Amino acid sequence: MSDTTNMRAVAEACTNIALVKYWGKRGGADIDPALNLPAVGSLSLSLDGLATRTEVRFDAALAVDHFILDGAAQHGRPLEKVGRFLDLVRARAGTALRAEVRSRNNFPTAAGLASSASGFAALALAATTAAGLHLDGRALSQLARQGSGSAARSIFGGLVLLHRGERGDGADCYAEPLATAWAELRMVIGVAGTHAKQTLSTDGMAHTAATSPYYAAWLAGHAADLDAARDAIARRDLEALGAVCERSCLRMHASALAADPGILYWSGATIEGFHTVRALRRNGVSAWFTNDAGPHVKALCLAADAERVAGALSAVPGIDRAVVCVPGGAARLLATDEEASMKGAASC
Ligand code: 2P0
Repeated sequence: MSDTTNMRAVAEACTNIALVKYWGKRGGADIDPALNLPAVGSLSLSLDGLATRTEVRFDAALAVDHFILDGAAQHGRPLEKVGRFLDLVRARAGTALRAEVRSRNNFPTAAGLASSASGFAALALAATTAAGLHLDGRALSQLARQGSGSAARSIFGGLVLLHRGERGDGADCYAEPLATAWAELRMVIGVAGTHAKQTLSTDGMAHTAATSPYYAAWLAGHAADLDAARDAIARRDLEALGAVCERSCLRMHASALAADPGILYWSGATIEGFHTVRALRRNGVSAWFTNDAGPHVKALCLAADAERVAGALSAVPGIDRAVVCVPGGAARLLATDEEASMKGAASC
């Protein structure tokens, strides 16, 4: 039996919110679906304070993998996804050992706050380290992508670009941080309920691609949005970035809404939140909304306006509270003395 005393690691990763959205996967006879290659690139902001902390321990005494999320043992689809991801790590490391994965989010899981992004980023770093592998950021992002597309972006801090790439083997599909540091950016999250979402993103993307007449238009317009966002960031032009952010969100949802049957992630509070953000703009506050596969409203703005935006969003009926998030850092390993603080309120 091999010695597994040191085959453990703890990592933490922030979630991220896409300013230019990922929705849809690359298909085709030459593409292995397990690579989880996106049909479009994407661009995100990693967020401090919305984090997943994950411990991975390979143990020769385990007959199967275990996945404990927020204190509860997981079964079915979540356990299978983690097990398949660990298989990728085992294959690279040349081990057959099973693992125990303990993970904790400090925000509601599967409620449209991108827990899979921080989750698979933290798992990629913790599992590879525990298995004795030392991957660089690019390779980690490619591995994390196989768990969840958005997780590739959570390997890095700040503004992050996930390249779509062209190759069928995924070698040119990876995330990288943008050179522009923009510390004054804020993302205000209006939390509209904590219920688990109806349609998982993966299923929603597949259904949209298979049935929406607007999916082709979504794909056709995407590269221009990505270019416009990168240009706006290079100039630190919030108005231009915000405009792309809103239209990418609305176009993503338009493609999903037009699926058959249509996929509707919004509640009434979501739409009221959108109107509230636009009303703020009419009153001179530069705030721009976005939203993902759930009801929460997110608003991009600058630090000077963040409290005003949070106040306006939290006053919307159905929005329980608003959280101001600052740009977060890269996924990182935790030293042993930091692990003692492993409780709900993880922060990057
Ligand atoms: C994004 N979303 O760019 C988009 C916008 C949700 C809406 O990436 O199938 O959990 O695991 O690769 O990463 C959420 O989808 O999907 C997502 P999979 P993932 O943030």
